[in-house]
Amino acid sequence: MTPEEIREHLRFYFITDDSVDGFSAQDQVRVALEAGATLIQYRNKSFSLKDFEEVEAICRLCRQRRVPFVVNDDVLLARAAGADGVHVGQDDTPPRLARGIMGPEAIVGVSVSSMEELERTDLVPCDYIGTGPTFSTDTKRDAKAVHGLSGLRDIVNRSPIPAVAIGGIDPTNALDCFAHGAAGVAVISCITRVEDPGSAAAAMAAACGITPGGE
Ligand code: 3NM
Repeated sequence: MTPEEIREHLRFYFITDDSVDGFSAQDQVRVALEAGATLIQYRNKSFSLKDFEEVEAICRLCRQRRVPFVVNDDVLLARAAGADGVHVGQDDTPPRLARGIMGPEAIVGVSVSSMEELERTDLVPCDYIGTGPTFSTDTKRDAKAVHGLSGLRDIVNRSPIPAVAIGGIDPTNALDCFAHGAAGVAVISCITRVEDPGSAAAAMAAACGITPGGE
């Protein structure tokens, strides 16, 4: 994929929720893909081997839709499941090692929560940064300090690679993130923890400028 193609895929970035009852990651992904999500990340902080088949199934769903699929943190799981890439945090596998394991064609993303982290992160092996929390969030317990839209803009302006905003984003504030330079918005709870996930995902797609049934 070219950098421009990757950038386009960052637009509506859905991340699976590992702490919602009765709504499996696979079903979450189905809903997000149906609405037009452009990239899917599997995030499961309590992954165990019994989950592997589900990861493979999600990978197949994404492939059918030609939507890239990345795995959070776990580079070996990403490889084993045949994912298109990996997203690593500051305390995970270093991006250079992730790139080495995943290969030159893979998508590699890294979390950057502040200007200081941006300065000290090796961005050369990365295709994009995930930056947040843009707004307050209950989904990530150890989230760093909220940096708001102005913090988002500062990081976007300084980053040599595209930035995806994350944290507390929903259909009502996604446009602000784009207006402050984000290439995409990454969301969890505005789709997984609402009464009608299908409508929420459709609203999110609309906020991202994705037309129903469009490519
Ligand atoms: N990372 P929601 S915030 C996974 O700031 C994650 O790096 C964050 O979930 C960061 O869309 C976050 O429900 C949670 O707020 C995003």
